Amino acid sequence: MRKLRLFGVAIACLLSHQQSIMAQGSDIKKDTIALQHGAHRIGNRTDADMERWRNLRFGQFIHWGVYAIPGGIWNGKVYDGAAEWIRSWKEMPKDAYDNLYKQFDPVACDPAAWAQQAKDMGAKYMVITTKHHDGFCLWPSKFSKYTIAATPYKKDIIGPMVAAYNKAGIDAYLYFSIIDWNNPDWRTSLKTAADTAAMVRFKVFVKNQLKELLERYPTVKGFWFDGTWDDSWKNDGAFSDELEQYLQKLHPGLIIGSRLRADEKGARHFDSNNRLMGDYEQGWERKLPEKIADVHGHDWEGVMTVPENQWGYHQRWDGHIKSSNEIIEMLAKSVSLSGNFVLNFGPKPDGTFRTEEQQLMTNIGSWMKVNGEAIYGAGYAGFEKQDWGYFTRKTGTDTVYMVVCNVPVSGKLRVKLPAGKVIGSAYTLEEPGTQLSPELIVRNEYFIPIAQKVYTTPLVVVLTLWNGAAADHYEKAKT
Ligand code: LM5
Repeated sequence: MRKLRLFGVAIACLLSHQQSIMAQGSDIKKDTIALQHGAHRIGNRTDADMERWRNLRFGQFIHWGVYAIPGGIWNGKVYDGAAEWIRSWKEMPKDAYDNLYKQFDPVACDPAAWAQQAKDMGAKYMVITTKHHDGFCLWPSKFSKYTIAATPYKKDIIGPMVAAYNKAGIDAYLYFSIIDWNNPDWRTSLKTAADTAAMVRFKVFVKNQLKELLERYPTVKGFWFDGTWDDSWKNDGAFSDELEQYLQKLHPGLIIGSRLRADEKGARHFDSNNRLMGDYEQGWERKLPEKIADVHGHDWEGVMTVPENQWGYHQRWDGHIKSSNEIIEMLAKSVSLSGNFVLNFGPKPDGTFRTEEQQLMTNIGSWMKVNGEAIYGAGYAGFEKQDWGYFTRKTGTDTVYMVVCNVPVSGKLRVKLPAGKVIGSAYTLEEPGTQLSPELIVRNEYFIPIAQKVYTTPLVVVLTLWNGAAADHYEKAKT
């Protein structure tokens, strides 16, 4: 009897394992390669910390460091790469760059004002650079001399930022690059025994700094790792695996994206069996998935710049600059594909934001104040995509949002419902008191007429779905 019961439990486990794979939308297939340092979980995390992250949906990225001082210009020449990469430009003398910290003095930096501005934009989390590829630390790390403590400003930046954002109800995440142009032990590849020894020391340094950050800033919710693509890192999957487990043991619930990890065969983000490593897919940088199949049921996050590719402050923004409507559309698209969207800002060396960024935050914020319920706690709606924009659905409910980015000249929005559902009510978030009158066009397909006027921001229509069948007098043509 006992044996039978155990057998039953085993079968139930197997079934639920299969279901979780199916829920991911991926094929049921066996892992063909035995891995020690591959994915340790199949399917998304289900704990409260991850559920919280999943519902935040909109974040603010901050790239700030000594690269803000040249702001993409050195000796009158304009660097057309990303401003935070200027040290790697042939026109930039390394020695000059490595002495910029002596001028870093952001006297106008007001963490409470930053947090308020992010809150007004509608951001529910923020990610801030503690250390970018140049190695400059925005906290007074005891493991490096190249930190904020050595600048005229002297004071810690990270602590007051985390505190101010938390006070405004915004979760804080720490960006940390594994690249470190300032540390003599950092290597891209290991060619000699001396390289190997240096990288061993470097990894101890990385581990020390990360432990230090968690101890200093215990309210942070996760790390945002970067610069993990070099051979020296990706060929030591065991270390990335042990580091991830070490950090999550130090700080239970900590969220770490897929970018940190490699497996023992050097596969990154996805292990050699194509299983996602880490807590969410972190490969969406300056691009977004097109359709739900692209994300394979995984939690994911997209990070986006306002110009084509500038993260740190650049004095001269060239090329196309995204408008608030384009950003809102990207946010809605991300949510419609069950992902988070993080918009980047690059503050000036004095600690203030350029006017374009301030204006953008204000514009996004006014839209979010009216329409935020289509974003927060929402995800993929399960509806057929329509040309006017994006459907989102308040997770686990029958409330569906239509974020209308392209208003049809007909003034009518096509909606195709899944079988067994009818529209119970329809109204816009800008005028929730006025019911719209959906028109049934064929079985399960409706037109929602909206006011014919000039729309200057995306319109959100809320649909409440009821169970039922639409009138059945439509007959398919025989052909
Ligand atoms: C590497 C080389 C050229 C363009 C882009 C990249 C990859 N991205 C980065 O190095 C950093 N990741 C972004 C989040 C930002 O921090 C960028 O500098």
